[in-house]
Amino acid sequence: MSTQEPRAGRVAIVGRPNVGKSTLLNALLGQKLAIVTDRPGTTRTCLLGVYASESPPTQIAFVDTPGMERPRSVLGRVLHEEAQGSLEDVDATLVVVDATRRGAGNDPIHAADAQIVEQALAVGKPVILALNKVDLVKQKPELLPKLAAWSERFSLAAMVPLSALGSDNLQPLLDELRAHLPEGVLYPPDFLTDRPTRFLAAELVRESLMRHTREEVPYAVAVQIERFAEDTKVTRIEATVVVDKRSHKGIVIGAGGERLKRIGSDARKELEELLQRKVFLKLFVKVEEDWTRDPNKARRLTRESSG
Ligand SMILES: Nc1nc2c(ncn2[C@@H]2O[C@H](COP(=O)(O)OP(=O)(O)O)[C@@H](O)[C@H]2O)c(=O)[nH]1
Ligand SMILES: [Mg+2]
Repeated sequence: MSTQEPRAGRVAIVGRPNVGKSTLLNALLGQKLAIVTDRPGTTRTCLLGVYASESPPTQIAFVDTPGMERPRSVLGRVLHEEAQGSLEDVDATLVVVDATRRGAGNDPIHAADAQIVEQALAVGKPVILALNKVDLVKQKPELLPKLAAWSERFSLAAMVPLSALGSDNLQPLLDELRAHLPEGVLYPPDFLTDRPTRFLAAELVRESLMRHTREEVPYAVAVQIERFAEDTKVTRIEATVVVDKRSHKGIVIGAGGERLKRIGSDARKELEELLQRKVFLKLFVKVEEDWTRDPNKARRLTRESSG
């Protein structure tokens, strides 16, 4: 048996909103790091998650990004800046597309996906395409014209059909990525993320909130951790939910505080899973008028506050 050289590098995960980038990151890491909902625009900051394997020795620093759709709002613009920045300084780019989606006029390639691949290729690093959600494609041969169209139109380093949700066909993707990384080691063993636990905790509260509220409310929500104290037996967490309209406060709290209670209890379960210990969680709700429309506030509340 020949020993293989260690390889390590950075890979940005980009793609349109809702194609499954965050789900794929979690599946690759075998751990929930990024929050996931069925709504576009869930991921707000670039999130580093390091995949590590011993044989062959590999470290892949994945950077999950907010979706790269053309932004329509101030908050959207702030998220777009964040995604664009992540493309610099990578060894390879992983573009994720939804294998079930087609473009206009039955084009097997959606124009918005094509644009993202072009942007990624312009960086000059290898681009690997993940065709995600193949679990939803009942007739697998339907994927063939799609794969043919992609390889005809772009010079991609590789294409991998997979299911992030079903953790299906992930190893071929990891093998392709490894092949494009430089030799070396970048992180200490067991290094998972650059984000403090407080940040992950705030994200889990936001995920629960997004899942329990409807329509426009979730996009106008930020979460700040006020207290994070590790006692001998429990971790005590206090968090403030920041909404941008007075009317949203009532929606989040719900009649008799019922909704906030459910948001808190779901978030607590996720937090206990993440921290592997008992958690007491206390939630507060605060109105900060129009924070999603003010670029400075939007930057502060999406990038820093949760940490
Ligand atoms: N059926 C199916 N759904 C998926 C798959 N990957 C992601 N999803 C769903 O797609 C939605 C968006 O996922 P998310 O990871 O938040 O997408 P992102 O916006 O690109 O980060 C969620 O409801 C996921 O459960 C997959 O492989 N198959
Ligand atoms: Mg995401």
